[in-house]
Amino acid sequence: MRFGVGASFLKFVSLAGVAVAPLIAGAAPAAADEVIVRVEHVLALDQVDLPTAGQADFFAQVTINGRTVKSKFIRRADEIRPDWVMVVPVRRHHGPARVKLEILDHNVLTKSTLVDINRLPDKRDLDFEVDMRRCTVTGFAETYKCGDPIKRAGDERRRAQITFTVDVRR
Ligand SMILES: [Ca+2]
Repeated sequence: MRFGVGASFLKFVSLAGVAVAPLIAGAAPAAADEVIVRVEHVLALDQVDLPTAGQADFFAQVTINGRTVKSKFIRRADEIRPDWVMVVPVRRHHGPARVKLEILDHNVLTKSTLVDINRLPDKRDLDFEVDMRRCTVTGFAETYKCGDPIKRAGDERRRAQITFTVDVRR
């Protein structure tokens, strides 16, 4: 019996090992770079926190290759200068990092609300690419360098303006 369990467990491990080996290699500290998104300012442009008619409870999420980093949220403030520093490891030699940046309104009883920070219709979050070598940010109308303040705003219901910077650690 014990042998049977052990054998199937070993089989599972070896199958899983094949599947996740590249990810594990990429996550090793020696081979990982980091993308750093720093959220400096968020300003509600309408009533973001509609159900309770209070002020927004903003937090931010940064996702790269399926890995999401969340900030803490700041209670009841329609304008914040949080200085959230969000660090996401990325695999080296993976080409440009494709980043998704979201601002949400934290709700206690219901799912958090995605706040519109993108002026494109039916698009609420921001997608951009970071060139890890040149330290440039593309995907907007203009190309930014690391450290440049990037300001964006949505124009649909529950919208905000955000100012953030991007940096790279290699
Ligand atoms: Ca939009």
